Amino acid sequence: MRASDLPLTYNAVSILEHNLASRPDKVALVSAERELTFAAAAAEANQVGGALRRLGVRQGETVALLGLDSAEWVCAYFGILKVGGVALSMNTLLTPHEHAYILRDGRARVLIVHQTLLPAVEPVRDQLEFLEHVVVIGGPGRAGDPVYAGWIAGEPAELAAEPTHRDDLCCLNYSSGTTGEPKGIPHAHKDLPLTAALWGVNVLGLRASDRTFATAKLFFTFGTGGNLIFPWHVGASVVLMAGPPRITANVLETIQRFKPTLFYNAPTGYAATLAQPDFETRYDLSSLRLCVSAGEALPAPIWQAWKERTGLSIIDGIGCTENYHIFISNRPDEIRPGSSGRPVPGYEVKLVDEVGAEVPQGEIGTLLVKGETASLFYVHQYERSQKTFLGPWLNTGDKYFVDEDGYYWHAGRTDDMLKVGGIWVSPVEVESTLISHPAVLECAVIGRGDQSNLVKPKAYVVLQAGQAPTDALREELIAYCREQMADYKRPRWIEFVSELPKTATGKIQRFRLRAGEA
Ligand code: 3UK
Repeated sequence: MRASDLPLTYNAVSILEHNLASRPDKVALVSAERELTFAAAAAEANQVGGALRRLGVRQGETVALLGLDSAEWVCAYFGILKVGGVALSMNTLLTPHEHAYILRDGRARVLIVHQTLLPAVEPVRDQLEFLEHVVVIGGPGRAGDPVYAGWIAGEPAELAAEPTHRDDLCCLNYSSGTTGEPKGIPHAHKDLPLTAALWGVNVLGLRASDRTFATAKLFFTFGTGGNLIFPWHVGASVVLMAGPPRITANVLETIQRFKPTLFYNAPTGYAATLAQPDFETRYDLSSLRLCVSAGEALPAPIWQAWKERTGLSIIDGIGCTENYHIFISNRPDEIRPGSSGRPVPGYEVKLVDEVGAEVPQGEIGTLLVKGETASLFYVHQYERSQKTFLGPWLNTGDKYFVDEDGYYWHAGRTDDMLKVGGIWVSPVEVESTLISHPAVLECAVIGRGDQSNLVKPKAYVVLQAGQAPTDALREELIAYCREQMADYKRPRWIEFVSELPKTATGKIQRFRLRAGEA
């Protein structure tokens, strides 16, 4: 499938609505809280669309969505698309400061938020000059805030779709960089059906009889694509879990209860599950036919152990928000454990050196990808955009080499960014947090492999004069990080040192610390 196969006037709400003719009464979505058929989901999305139009939302306007994985999240998402809005899917793990930056940078005039997440925006809400309406899912917010259920209740179940262009923007996700504020990555309507066809159908082999479940939340494009857009593109059902994916027992119970056939997880999730004694006999996982891993590289020993204990294969593939989804992937019948697989048809990749020349086979180069689903720019970031979006090529910032059979192997990043549990962590952010503690003089953070060879942050800390390097202080610093940042960003190890390796100009040389670890 190519972009030109889509009509010029195309609204990605048809990924939901094409099911109305063929399977209106089929279960589209299940969760512990609610179950919706395709007809019910389409009707509720229309009601959200109607309510948004009533607030004056027009084509091209951003509507932010900050919620737990739920029927309401999904209906709000498609309601936004239907009226031609841009759905800003917000990461639920961030701090009020980060939410403020994203809501402002994304120019959100309307925010739809779960009541449980309201405390994360309430402290900054009055500073947001563009935000006019806050709709609260699940219960009352401030006086005057519409409550989702009542807000949509009077709206008709029918609504005409905004005649968007296939290249109009329809969604926006924020991703963090090494330094500076997060980058807004917009995607067009066409990117959703294209990624669904190129990877979901052609590589994964999704079909209407499938039922998907992902620990990757819907606010990541790994989750939105894998656990909503791709399955609905083929008429398959999705399983949603509102709670955190870190609690392995909840994930396994969800599989046992709702019987998905396809399961998406990050490598840390597989490792955490494998650490549970007898999980494969304590839970009924027999509905699963195939598993997917992305977010960071899946080490071969985890692939093998999963295969031995569950009988299931894991498809590892590399994707990124800038490309919406996976562009190099293993195939269900052709897997090389430890590798990211081979390029997905529809995409071209190349590995280049510092001057942009292709490196010989077997040598490590920077991975560039070319295809029709890449974003075109970072919102309000002209210079960063020009470094990443190189004409038809997208610079992933990943280092890779390719073996003789054309399988790609991840070999680290070109920047200092870490993927922890599949989620970005900037070492600079962790360092600034540690430095704000009175006992810390300076510090450097790098990635270190844990017992499963998955990367976690490690901090090298130089203490202020008079501070003793005790275990108690170590614990205190980690607890301090947990208070100041999202939990997953905290250092798992702290090593007290008397000085840090630096360049002549005083820049910390993280690569020397990394070499010391290896
Ligand atoms: C890293 C991987 C090795 C890599 C994503 C699937 O992770 C996703 O998007 P993000 O924008 O991060 C992208 C970066 O993460 N990475 C992702 N997958 C792998 N490294 N092996 C992998 N299998 O550094 C990449 O540049 O958060 C993944 C689908 C959609 C996504 N957005």
